[in-house]
Amino acid sequence: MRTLTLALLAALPFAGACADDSSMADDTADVNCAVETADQYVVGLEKAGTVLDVQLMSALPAPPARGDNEWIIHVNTVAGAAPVSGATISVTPFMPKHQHGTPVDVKVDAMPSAGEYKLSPVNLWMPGVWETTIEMTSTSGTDSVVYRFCIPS
Ligand SMILES: [Cu+2]
Repeated sequence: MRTLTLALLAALPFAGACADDSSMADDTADVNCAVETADQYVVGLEKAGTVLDVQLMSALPAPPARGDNEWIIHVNTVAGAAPVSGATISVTPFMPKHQHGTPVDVKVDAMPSAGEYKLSPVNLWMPGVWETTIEMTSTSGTDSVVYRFCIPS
């Protein structure tokens, strides 16, 4: 009961933000990912920045789904394709249509394999299009890339 109350309180500001949007009913009840412009998940889905290049090596679940997701990314330099270890990475999921994110912070852990990082949880709590921005600072440079996935109803 206590957990439920906390969950409802946490969700309220976001529900309110969406309620201001007159198209809310369409957004929440009937997201049609077939007509949205979004990335199609494949293993190794690549996003190239100017100096850093990101590959999405795995997603759990696959494809990304509503709720908590666990992603493993591989970061390379664009020039030379060398794995980038020791980067400082911040991850921000955002719904552009509703102008909101998630209250759940994405934890980033370096993996044993050079250039690999685990992002968890990537909390995509609502159906619709989510843009997840990955900002990276490393000795090889600073860059950011965006993954754009549609989460079905
Ligand atoms: Cu939303």
